[in-house]
Amino acid sequence: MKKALLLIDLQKDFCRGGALEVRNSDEVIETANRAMRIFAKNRNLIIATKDWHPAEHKSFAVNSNTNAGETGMLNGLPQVWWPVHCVENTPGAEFHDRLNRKNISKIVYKGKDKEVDSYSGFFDNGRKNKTDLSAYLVENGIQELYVMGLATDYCVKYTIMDALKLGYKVWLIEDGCKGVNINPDDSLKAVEEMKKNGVLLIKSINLT
Ligand code: VGL
Ligand code: ZN
Repeated sequence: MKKALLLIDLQKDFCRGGALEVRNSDEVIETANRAMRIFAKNRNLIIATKDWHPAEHKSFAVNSNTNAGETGMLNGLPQVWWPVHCVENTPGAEFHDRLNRKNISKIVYKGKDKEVDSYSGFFDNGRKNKTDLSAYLVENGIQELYVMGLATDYCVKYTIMDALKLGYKVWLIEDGCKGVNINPDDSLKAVEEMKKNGVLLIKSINLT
């Protein structure tokens, strides 16, 4: 089965000092670099997603007159309100400085529509529009995905749930993910939910 590595949102705003800092997230950058070395050596594709919002995005608490960390509704969908993060073409939306970009063959941008959030690398949260990720996977004959990145309880989880629904064989690289954990066990629950839906777990040392 042809496989690809899928790196989720390894951007400055989710890392140390970033606008939506995820605890210990910098640790996964080296994991990503090691995973990329293995995939590149075996001529498997490497894809990265970027959270990429206009400054007016309504998931930002300031644009919806709410407070970051609280929850509400946005155009009929449940929404966590976030601090301003990953604004298109700003430094916070760039990859982490230590991420080795050399072998990334495709970058998928998501969250460009200010009216809807987009945690999954495949679809927006309302499932109205899709990114170019699935077309890229089909064009390249990819059937198996190895997924890691930020954050476990949001973009990693939603991407994996969609990939499973679309019929991909999906591996979660356990030590390659960190979560937001608004509630302390959110990431644990996310992994349980992914497992229930068929994700397979692997540690990065066992990647071949
Ligand atoms: C993410 C919250 C808001 C993520 C993106 O990458 O998990 N989380 N936007
Ligand atoms: Zn976002």
